[in-house]
Amino acid sequence: MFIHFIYNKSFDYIFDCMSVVDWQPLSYTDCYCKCASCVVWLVQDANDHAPVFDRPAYNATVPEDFPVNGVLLTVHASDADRGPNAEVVYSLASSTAAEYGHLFAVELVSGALTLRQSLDYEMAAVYSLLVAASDRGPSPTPVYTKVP
Ligand SMILES: [Ca+2]
Ligand SMILES: [Ca+2]
Repeated sequence: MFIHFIYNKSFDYIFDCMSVVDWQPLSYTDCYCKCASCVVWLVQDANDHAPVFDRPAYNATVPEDFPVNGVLLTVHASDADRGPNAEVVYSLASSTAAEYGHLFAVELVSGALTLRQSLDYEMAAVYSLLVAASDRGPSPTPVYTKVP
C-alpha cells in the first residue's frame, strides 16, 4: 500500500503503520507512507491555547524628545497551537486605544509599540497602557499585558 498526501498546515498527523516498507516526510505539508497496512490519521488542531506574553508587564523609560514613529519597546507572546491558531497579532486594548491611541500604536504582527506624537512631560510623566495579543484562529481569546 502506498499513501501520498498533502495536508493543511493546521493539521497534525499520526501514523499507525504495520510492516512499514518506507516512510518519509518530504516537507512539512507533503509526506508519503509506504507499508503493507497503513492507517493515516489526520487530526485537526483545535484553537485550545491562548497566547502567553513573555512577561506579565513591560517597562520603558524614554526621554521627552523621543522621536515620533520610534519603537518604544516590543511585546511578544507565544501560542502553543499550530498554524493560524498560533499566529499572534497585537493591538492596543480598546480602553487604551480610546485614551492613548493618538499617542501610541502597536504594530499588528511584530508587537512593536511606537510613538505617534511627541510626548510632553509637563502634560503627563507616566502612561499606563494595556496591549492585547490574540491569535488568528476561530474564537480567539485575547490576553493582555501592561506597559509599564
Ligand atoms: Ca491546539
Ligand atoms: Ca491559539
